[in-house]
Amino acid sequence: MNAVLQPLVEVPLRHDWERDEILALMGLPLPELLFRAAAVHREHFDPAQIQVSTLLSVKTGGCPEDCGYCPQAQRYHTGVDASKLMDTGEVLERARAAKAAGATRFCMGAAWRSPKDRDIPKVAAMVAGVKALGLETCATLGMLGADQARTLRDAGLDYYNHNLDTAPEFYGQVIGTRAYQDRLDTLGHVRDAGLKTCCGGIVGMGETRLQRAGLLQGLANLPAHPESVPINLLVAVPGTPLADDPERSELDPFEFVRTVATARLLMPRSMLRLSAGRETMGDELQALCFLAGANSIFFGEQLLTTPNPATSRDVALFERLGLQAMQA
Ligand code: SAM
Ligand code: DTB
Ligand code: SF4
Repeated sequence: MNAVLQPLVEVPLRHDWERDEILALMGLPLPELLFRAAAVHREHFDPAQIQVSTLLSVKTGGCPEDCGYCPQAQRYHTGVDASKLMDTGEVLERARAAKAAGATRFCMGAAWRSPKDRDIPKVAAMVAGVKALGLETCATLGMLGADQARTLRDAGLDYYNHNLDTAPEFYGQVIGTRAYQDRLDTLGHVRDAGLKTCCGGIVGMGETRLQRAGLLQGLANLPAHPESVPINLLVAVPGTPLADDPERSELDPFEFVRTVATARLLMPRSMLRLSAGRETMGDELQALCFLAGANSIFFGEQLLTTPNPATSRDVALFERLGLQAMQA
């Protein structure tokens, strides 16, 4: 790293953020908020480097849960067909392609409430195979038990993605089939197994700024900051309750940027991923997010079931902004 990019000061990481303090940061004049976030970003990262991951849905649809945003919930009519767990060979083929396109991490997602014990050896084989290709591995399989977490770690899993999704007080309006505490429990099992945590949430679900601050408060006050923090903008899929809610209005893009910048201030050393929702964002908005401290994205034309920008568009955006895909 260039000497100018070395950390200037070691600021202790806090886990005791009050909601009011977070709201005060979020509500700063935007240029001031962006300046502070960009400064903190530079203390810990090279702002020209963006980590690139690729997602694959290894088990799609038919999920028994009722997450109000999710096109994969069985109970909503979204046109997503349920499929069985993919073959390991097919997963590895997709992982090879992702690596060739520039990804350094491969994330396998399954539309499960939680994996059955009999699923774990199959996922473990996928993880081991992807790891052997020289990629970092990530999985997102729903609620995870302590033994399951250890088995996946032993197979070579680096990260487990499990989101807090939103503020505790808004959570019940979005999800009824599992509690916020269930998520904290899974995150505990993941941490205890020594896995790295990928944990973030969704904005644009009709929540208030106070509730966006509540999401960030939940993330920053976890016992350890997640190594990776995905910030998803709701992809409104017709047939899901949130997309069909006439009361919900689109999030002001500057509120999205404020959320990213505040996340950077609260979790200075975490990778901050611009996740779902980039397909409908302009290049200028994404550039503002990178300025605000986002330093990771998903490459590939599909997230799990919804569209993501074409890799050629992302490569062109990196080129125009002078950004580089982080090497492994
Ligand atoms: N079933 C597992 C679970 O719920 O943990 C893993 C997959 S789930 C699709 C992973 C995350 O994707 C969710 O926690 C949510 O934050 C995000 N997500 C799902 N649908 C989304 C949508 N329509 N827009 C934005 N983010 C979404
Ligand atoms: C996360 O926070 N975002 C990604 C990843 N973790 C698994 C998933 C986004 C899913 C968007 C909806 C879909 O494509 O089905
Ligand atoms: Fe199922 Fe995960 Fe979708 Fe919720 S977010 S419905 S648990 S796939």
